Amino acid sequence: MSATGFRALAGIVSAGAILGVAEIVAAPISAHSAPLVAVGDVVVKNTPLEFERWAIERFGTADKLMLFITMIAVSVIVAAVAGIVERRRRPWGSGLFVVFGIASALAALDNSNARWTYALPALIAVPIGIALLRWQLRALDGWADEARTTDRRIFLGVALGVGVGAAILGIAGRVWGAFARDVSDNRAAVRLPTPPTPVTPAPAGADLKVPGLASYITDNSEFYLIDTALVKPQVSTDDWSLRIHGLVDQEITLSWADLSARKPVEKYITLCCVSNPVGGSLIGNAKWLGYPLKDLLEEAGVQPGADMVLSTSEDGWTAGSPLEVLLDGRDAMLAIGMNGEPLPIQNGFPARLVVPGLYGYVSATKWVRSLEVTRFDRAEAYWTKVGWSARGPIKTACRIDTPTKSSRKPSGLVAVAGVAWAQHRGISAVEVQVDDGPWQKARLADDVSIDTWRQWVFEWDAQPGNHTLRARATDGTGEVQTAEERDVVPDGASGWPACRVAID
Ligand SMILES: Nc1nc2c(c(=O)[nH]1)N[C@H]1C(S)=C(S)[C@@H](COP(=O)(O)O)O[C@H]1N2
Ligand SMILES: [Mo]
Repeated sequence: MSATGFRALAGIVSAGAILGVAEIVAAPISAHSAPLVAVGDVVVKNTPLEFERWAIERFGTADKLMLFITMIAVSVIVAAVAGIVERRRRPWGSGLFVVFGIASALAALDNSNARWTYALPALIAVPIGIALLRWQLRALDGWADEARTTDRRIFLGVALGVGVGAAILGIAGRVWGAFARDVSDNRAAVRLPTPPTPVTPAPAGADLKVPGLASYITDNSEFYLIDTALVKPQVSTDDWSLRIHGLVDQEITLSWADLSARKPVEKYITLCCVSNPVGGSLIGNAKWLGYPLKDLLEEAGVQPGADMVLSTSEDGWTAGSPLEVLLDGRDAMLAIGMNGEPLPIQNGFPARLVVPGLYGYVSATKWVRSLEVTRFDRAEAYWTKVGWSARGPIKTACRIDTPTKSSRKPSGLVAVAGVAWAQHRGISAVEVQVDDGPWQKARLADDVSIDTWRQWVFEWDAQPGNHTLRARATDGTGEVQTAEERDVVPDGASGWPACRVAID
């Protein structure tokens, strides 16, 4: 290896030590104080809409993993450069580390929950990394011009050792932090209240049981997951509270214990993401247990002039929901239970919002901590700031679950089946079109509520050849799902789902 190679290696080893030490220091402070997470948080928050969409399309929910991999790759390159340009008199490499340290300390302090200690991981780790870099380069400079093999071997050994040590330290820090903060035990101890009027169980006829068709109720383990959290917030019921403030007569703060004095409700509600493309899977249906938002807002006393509730999560994410939707009597709730269990941590434990008829980005705040009664002309929520629509009513839509795209089937009867949804308007019909033929009525599953999706099936007498199937839904107001193809930005995809099949 050349002298430059050794210098680059020294830089990388030093950067590895910085990241490793920082993770350990971060463990008792906050996962968000570690440089990789802190910088990642800032990147996530400032990602332009177009790039965000590209990343979700390419990587789906692996977008966060891709972000970490990219950050580590960039760190390696910058660290190699730092090693190469470091000089005893002109410590450019150390300078790069200092810049990195200040940037990641500032990134950590940018967190909505930051205390001054959030700066510590970067501030403690960077000087250690710089000392390590300078020590290594002194050792390298000390070599004679000709190769001194033993020295090089020793250097490589030490570098390898420090590198591996840093990685172990970093992983240990992450694991320690995750263990220390984990609220699984707290969640397991939660006893959910029994609602005065439990929801009528969905009738057997709500599930058509067609192979390949999504079941009426989505298992918690299969429920889609969308959020900006690089590390899922861990909020115990002891630490949780909800502050209701802003344009209210009397600000109130509810603790977990305060909730038990109130009347819970239980409802089936289908939740859906605005980023769900036509035919996509970012939608699920669950039985939610919670407290009507209307009751809570009325307890605080909403003042005239307000038209929005800005909800904020533990991790500083925000959603802006139209006030009238929360007060019009629909089952908008502060949910604490999902399919008979406390909310899974990743779905917002201990409490989140669920509002029938609105996309998640304008309503479904997980790990919710504050409701501010305000106005659309005063407040802007997380996704609206980067170009998504301020209001997000759910569009009438449907999906073909089976047959799957580009499948082959023998001729004869083929069950074409899927789900259709138009939350809070309900579904009154689904039609299927084969090639350019007439639209034919599909059979609908039993109706459960206008707030959930509805299964449908169409018995198709399939003839040999290549065919295109299309589907369209009609909502409870008689409005037919639009054929106009639109992308998910700014307020949800539209267009009829289609599926090509080959019949033998
Ligand atoms: N705290 C927080 N809550 C959030 C989000 C988020 O990024 N952070 N994403 C929202 C979006 S865009 C959707 S679609 C739903 C998804 O809820 P789920 O992950 O439980 O399916 O959560 C909403 N609540
Ligand atoms: Mo979403």
